[in-house]
This record gives sequence, C-alpha cells and structure tokens, in this order.
Amino acid sequence: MGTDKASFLVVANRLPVDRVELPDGSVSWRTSPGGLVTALEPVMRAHEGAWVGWHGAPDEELEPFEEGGILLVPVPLSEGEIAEYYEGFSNATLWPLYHDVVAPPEFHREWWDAYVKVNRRFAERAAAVADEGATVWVQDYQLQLVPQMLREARPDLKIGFFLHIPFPPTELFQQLPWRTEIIKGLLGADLIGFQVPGGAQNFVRLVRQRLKMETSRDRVTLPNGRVATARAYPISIDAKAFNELARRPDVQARSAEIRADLGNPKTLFLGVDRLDYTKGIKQRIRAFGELVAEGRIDPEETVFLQVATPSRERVDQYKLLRDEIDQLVGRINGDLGTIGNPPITYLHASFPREEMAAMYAAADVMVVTPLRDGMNLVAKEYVACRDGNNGALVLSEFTGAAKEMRQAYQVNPYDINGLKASMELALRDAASNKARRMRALRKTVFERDINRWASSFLNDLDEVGRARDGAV
Ligand code: ADQ
Repeated sequence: MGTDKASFLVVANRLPVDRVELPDGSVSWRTSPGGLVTALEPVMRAHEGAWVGWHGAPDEELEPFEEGGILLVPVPLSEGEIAEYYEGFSNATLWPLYHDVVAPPEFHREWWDAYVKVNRRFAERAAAVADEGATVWVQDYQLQLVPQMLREARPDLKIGFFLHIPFPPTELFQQLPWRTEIIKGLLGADLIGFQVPGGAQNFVRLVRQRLKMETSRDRVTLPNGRVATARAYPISIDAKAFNELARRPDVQARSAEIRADLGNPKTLFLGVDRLDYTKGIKQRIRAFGELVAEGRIDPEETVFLQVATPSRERVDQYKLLRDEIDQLVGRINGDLGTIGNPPITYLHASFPREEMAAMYAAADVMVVTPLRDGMNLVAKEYVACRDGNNGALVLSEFTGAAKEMRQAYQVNPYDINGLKASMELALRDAASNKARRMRALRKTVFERDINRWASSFLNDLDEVGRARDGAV
C-alpha cells in the first residue's frame, strides 16, 4: 500500500476485525464477516481504502496496520469513554430515542460531552488519513457529528453518511437537548443516507423547521450555498453468498441434524436476533405460548427455536430484558412442556454463519417482530436461504424491510391477537400460497442486494460531490 493516505475511507465505530490469539501466543486479527465489509471490500481494494474505527479494547493506542488489503486505522477509547460515549450516549440515549422510545432514553450532559470528544477524535483520524479530494463514508448513529467536523477540517473531501437505524419522527427527535448540534453534524455530509424514504423526509422536515434552511424535496441548501442531499438506500445482504451457503451439503446435513435434535417436529418456528428490546422477542414468545395454551398449536408437532446473540450486556435495559425473557421462556416451558418436549428452545449465544444458514434452512416459519427496526437483515437472510421457495416469513410492519418485503405475513407486534392469527396463518396456509409469496420475496432480495446498496450510495455521492465542485 505504498502510501499512508487513502482515497476512499470508511469511518465506523468498530473496525471490521477481531483480535485473535494464535496457538503460539502471538496476536493476529481476523476480519469479522459482516455484510458491510463484504460489500465494501472491492471498493476498498480498488481505491487503496482505509477503515477508521475502534479496535475493541479499552485504553490502548495502536498504530495503523494492514489486514486483507485494507489499511486499518485504530481510534483509541478509554474505559470511561466506552461507558459514556458508547454505552451511554449511543446506546442509552440515541438508540432508544431513535427507536420510538420503546425504552426511555436517558439524557446526561457528561455523556454528550464524551460523544462530542470521541466524534472529534474520529474526525481527526479520518482527516489525517484522507488524501486530497478523497471520498469518506461515515457510518451510523455513534458518529453523527463527524461529517461536520470533517468538513471544517477538510472542505476538499466528498463526505457521505449512512444511518443504519431509523431516523425518528420529528416530535420524538425534538426531545433531544442536543438536537440542533446533531442536525448540523449530519449536514456536514454531501449525501445523507437513510434506510427508508420516511427517515430522509423526517430529516429534511426538521432542517426546515428548526434551522429554517431552504429545502426542496431531498435537497437542503445551507447558508453558505452548499447543498446536502438526504435519500433512502435500503441496506441488504449478500443474497447469493447466503443462498450458496444454505445449499452446501454440510450445511444441509447440519440443518437436518438441528431438526432431529429438536425431536423432528412437523413445524419449526424460528426467531433470530441480537438480544435487544427493540426486536419484539417477548411479544412473539408470548404469542406462541398463548397459541399452545389455547390448543391452537400442538407442542408435540410444533416447536419454537429462539436464538439471541448477547448484546450490550453492561447497559441496564439489556440486563433487565435478558431476565424477562429467561422468565417468560421458563414459565411457558414449565407450564406447557412435557418431558423431553419443551415448546420453546432458547439459546443465548452467537453462532457462525454456517450455523445460522443451517437454522434458516431448517425453519418452516421465521418470526421477525421488531417494535421498530431500521431494516432487519435476518428477514432477508432467511429468504435468501429458502432455495425451494418454501417456508413463511412473519414480519413486523415496523421494520424497514417491510417496505420492500410486501409479500411477507405482515404483523403489528403490539397486537398480540393479530400476531397470533398471522403466526397461525403462516403455519397453516396452503403450500401454493407460501410458494407464491416466497418467490416474490426472493426476487426482491436477490435483485436488491448489498452490492447494489453500496454502489448506488457511492455513485450518488460521487455525483452530488462533483456537482458541488462545479464539475457537472
Ligand atoms: P441489528 O440491530 O444488529 O443491525 P439485523 O439487521 O437483524 O439487526 O442484523 C443482525 C445480524 O446479526 C444479522 O446478520 C444476523 O445474522 C446476525 N445475528 C443475529 N443473531 C445471531 C446469532 N445468535 N449468532 C450469530 N449471528 C447473529 C442494525 C440495525 C438494523 C439494520 C442493520 C444493518 O438495527 O435495522 O438492518 O444494522 O444496517
């Protein structure tokens, strides 16, 4: 990589690598297999790309290093900053506020101060690494001030921002004591991407109402004449790769083994989530429990497998949720199970992609019931793995994915009776109906994959950036 400057940069809270210790005791890094990394890898390679982010350990300064053709630029975070910037402001203020306040957001001035300080550090690192005229793509709610900070330091850059979580209705956003600073932070970008058109519209409306700036459809004209554009780019997955994974003989064999281990039920319901209060896990488990209790589902024939990845375990709301789900599952299994036949199998663990694909391939009904979700990739992963056009997707209308996945069995997860009815329909619907729905869903997921997401954002960024420079 001859130079320590890059012409394409991603700035995200986390670097896309995890530290691994090798048998000889030396330390190495392994790329974490997220969709974002896969999608951006070709762009990274073609442009001598760099990724700026925290490497995952507190109180540690690391020099930039190269891994898999990408220059990784670690940003240090102290123990206190992790508590205040990450667990605090990002995950206990912004996360609940942006997800319809399904948990009460906490507002603390010290958390905000840490958020500003850490955002500045990310912006400084990015400014130091970016080549003249480089493209910088800032990711997500942890770094909403970075676009403006970067713009001030480096007006030559093309700056894009993508928000992976919902942008809230203006009435909720207004609760934030630092609402003006956040909007101004985002407006530092040339292109601000959201998961759904409603998010972009909410943002533009806020700019007009609060900052009295001139707006026209998806464009905002700042007082200095610069234009920032706000548009929707629904994120997706590498559908082809998921499909191929699910078809692999070893994954198929594992899929059969999972069903056998669950007692070869006639029907397997599946839930897969990060353990988060936005995901509606309690609602779906309660609905399933009631269906069993009322005799509408026979637990001898039908079982529910729920897997939840441990997440944000030091944030209070997440500890509480974990206990509540443990209790709920325990109560249902205690009341309704028989020896060797618990209606619900619950695993609090993270699994490799192969295992996820095997579970998706095994499941007859996938239940995705968030109370609010920016997109929800699990719904798309399930569909990508249903090679035989069988299976059914129950999907909350409050996910970004619901906007594209119209043929899912859509539900309002707050309406437990409605949810029960839809779960039952997904179980009993005619095979021909399920196949028709699944075919349509698969078409959408394969056409609009992660590569299309990345290239449409980056093409638009290029275009709005060139328009700014007066080149078009
Ligand atoms: P998340 O809230 O994390 O993402 P989601 O989009 O569903 O939600 O992605 C979860 C990912 O984690 C999926 O790829 C899934 O396979 C994986 N996963 C879940 N449980 C797992 C387990 N037990 N073991 C291993 N892997 C597991 C945020 C937003 C979403 C948005 C994405 C991408 O909240 O709305 O879709 O970013 O923008």
